[in-house]
Amino acid sequence: MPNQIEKFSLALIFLKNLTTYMQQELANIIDTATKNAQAVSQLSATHQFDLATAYEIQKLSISRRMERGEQLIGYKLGFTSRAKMEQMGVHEVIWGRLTDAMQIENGGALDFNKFIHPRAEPEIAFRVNRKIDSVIDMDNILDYITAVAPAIEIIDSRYERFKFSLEDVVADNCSSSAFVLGAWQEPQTSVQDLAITLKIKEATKQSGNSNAILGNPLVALVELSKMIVKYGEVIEAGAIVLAGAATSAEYIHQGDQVEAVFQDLGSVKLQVE
Ligand code: OOG
Ligand code: MG
Repeated sequence: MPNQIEKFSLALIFLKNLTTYMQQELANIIDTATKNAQAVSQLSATHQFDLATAYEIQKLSISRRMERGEQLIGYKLGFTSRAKMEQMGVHEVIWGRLTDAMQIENGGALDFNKFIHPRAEPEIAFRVNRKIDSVIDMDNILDYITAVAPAIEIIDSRYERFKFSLEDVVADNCSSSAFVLGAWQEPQTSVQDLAITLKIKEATKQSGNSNAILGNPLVALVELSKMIVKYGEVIEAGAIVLAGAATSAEYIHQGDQVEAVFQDLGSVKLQVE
């Protein structure tokens, strides 16, 4: 017969396993919703979980994509601008993972049918120069990047009506679904105080300034380093980092040509088909 202490530890093991099982189940729900382009209810409507667990669920759902052959090629930040925080009602900087299957070539096509309710937002991308496995700061920040590029991110929340809590959106890989990069520019190219416009069918839908991203988009890399260190992740040399949108996101539809134009950085576009 197990004694009290043994019973207690057995109960703890059982609870922990149940939790891991539950996390995997929730990761599967997100992964299936993504694959089938079928929205689901917010996970937080039926399960209570904290932010650390949300990041675990994100990791598990990306692992499923990687088991199907996708490669991890970078990271994205979310809610690095007030415009985005206010649009979505989430006020904390978050991070997600980018895989090769999410990348569309500049000027390429986005297959609308593979998405639920996609939105486009203008972003700035960095290519990482060397492994980041500790917290970095703004001193020597340029040593950590080899290039900068204009970008468009396509976000597609797997949740009905694009509504979520902080934990929901983190578990859903921060709505990441696709991205396009423009031509890479020299790392010294200033990313501060750049005018940005997002155009759909040549009409300007959003305009903003790169300083809306944490005061300086390079700060996003510093913030990412803090978060990945906390969650035991390492950024490899060559990784792409999306700094987060400077403006609100815009819904896109079949037939749209979507273009983001950046002062000094150039432009980037995609076609919705
Ligand atoms: C979450 C992702 C936010 C950004 O650039 O701020 C994000 C969402 O808005 O669905 O990618
Ligand atoms: Mg974004």
